[in-house]
Amino acid sequence: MTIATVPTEPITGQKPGTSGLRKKTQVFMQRHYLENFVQAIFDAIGGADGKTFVVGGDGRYFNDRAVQVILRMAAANGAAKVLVGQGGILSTPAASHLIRLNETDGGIILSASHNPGGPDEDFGIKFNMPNGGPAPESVTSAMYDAASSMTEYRVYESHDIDLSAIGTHAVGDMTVEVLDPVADYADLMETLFDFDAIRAMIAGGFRVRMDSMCAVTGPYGVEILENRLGAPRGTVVNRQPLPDFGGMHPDPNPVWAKMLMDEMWGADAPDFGAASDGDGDRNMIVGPEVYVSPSDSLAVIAANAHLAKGYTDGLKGVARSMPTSGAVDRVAAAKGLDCFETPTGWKFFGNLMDAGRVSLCGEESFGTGSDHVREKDGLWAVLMWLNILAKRGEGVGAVMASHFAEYGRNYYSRHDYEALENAKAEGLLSALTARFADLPGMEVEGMTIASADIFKYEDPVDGSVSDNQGWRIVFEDGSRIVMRLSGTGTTGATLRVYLERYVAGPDGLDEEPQAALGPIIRAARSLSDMETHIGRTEPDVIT
Ligand code: G16
Repeated sequence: MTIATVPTEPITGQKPGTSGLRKKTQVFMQRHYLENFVQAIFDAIGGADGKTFVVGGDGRYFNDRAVQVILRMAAANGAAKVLVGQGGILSTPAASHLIRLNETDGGIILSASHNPGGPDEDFGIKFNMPNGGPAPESVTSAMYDAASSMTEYRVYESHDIDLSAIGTHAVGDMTVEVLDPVADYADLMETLFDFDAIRAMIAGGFRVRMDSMCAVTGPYGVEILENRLGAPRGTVVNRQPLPDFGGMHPDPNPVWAKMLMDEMWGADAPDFGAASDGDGDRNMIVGPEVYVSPSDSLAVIAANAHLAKGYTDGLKGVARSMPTSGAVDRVAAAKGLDCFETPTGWKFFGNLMDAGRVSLCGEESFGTGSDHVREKDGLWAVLMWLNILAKRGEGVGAVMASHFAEYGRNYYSRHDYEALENAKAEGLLSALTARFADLPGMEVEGMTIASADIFKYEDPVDGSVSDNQGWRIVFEDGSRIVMRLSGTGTTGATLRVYLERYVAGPDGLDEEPQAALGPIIRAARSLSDMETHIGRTEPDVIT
């Protein structure tokens, strides 16, 4: 076995987005593409010499090949050891946990999250830091700089490592340890939640449905829900991770998790339903004919987390991304907790958690999690909900109704306009920016605009500043419109329009969200002159 130093050239577009580098799989499969970026990761973190990393992915098409390349490149760059999930599989939260548990120097996670997988779909790669969290902007910028001036990469010329069984191997001087991807994560969940109470609830006839969408959480769901909590076999559906997710779009929302939604709205629906995404960090929670929006889920968890044994002392503080509804803010205010508003991207929560300022974070994009790892965590949210329901002895609908009665309701929806021409989407936002100075005081749809600005974040821990993190229009009654371009898509631009309206109650807590948000939706379309800029006013996906 020898180390080859392979001459290469920079490849344009290797700029990490909201969560690592995501491109079409075919792009990643181009000659040198993956290798250049992996070398850029090692260069950006000061080299791999003597370091230990965690490596794994969500099992999508090309995962198996990419893991082998990373192992050979880690060895050639002097890494001492790599911990890799059996079969090259690790959910994102499980990878984050392994990084922390083993005090490694970070990890490389292969996933394009909720995006579909397959040779003609999406692939992705990201680096997580020694704290287990996604690399911050300073590090992803360094990766981009390294990739932009790449002239060579180092790779071991060796056979593939057998990752099909647990065991230890060597690539040159580097040790490769193949681990059970599920065991340590499942053990961690047992320390946080009251498994006895959940087990008793299930034994008493409470029926759970978990849709793993043929993605990575299948084995995790089976081990935790069926093997450890006693749910009947078959509780976890679409449980076999497949390279193309069985053709499913593993995005746990009412549109893409339609099979689950149909079951939860059907006759004899289970008592609780949940779905997760490609790499297991997202979640959707549903009850019989009750959809819990991610923003509301975060608020309910903030209000009830003390019922779970890992959180009995209460929360240190909470954080949400700026476009996420203010439902959690109301719980934080009632409980006297600090509440932080960050840009979109889990990486912005890391500093707050490391500094002990928050222990619960969440985003409207179906992400919730705590400081048990440094990623959002789909199954964690499912178990938190089951723990809350078991301890309260109530169903999802009853919990939501009493939450709204106590705190009021933040009606909320996100409208996505996908595959837009980049220039048109950017044109809409720059034209909107040009109007911002004139908007305060203007009346639209019977509401008066209080302020209009572009969200800028200054990290309270390290002082770093992130600009242009969302266009906000706030009305005098607190209703909001937020717009931004997605940083995770791979085809053109996706315009996200976030809509929110607060109703204090006791009346008006039971409206259909799109109807309740009607004036805000119309205001968003007219204020942004949507029809003129992008030629349409109907979104592709409503969540
Ligand atoms: C990623 C980030 C999240 C973010 C989401 C949507 O999630 O980790 O923090 O909210 O993308 O981002 P955007 O609106 O820019 O598309 P995931 O699950 O895709 O890794």
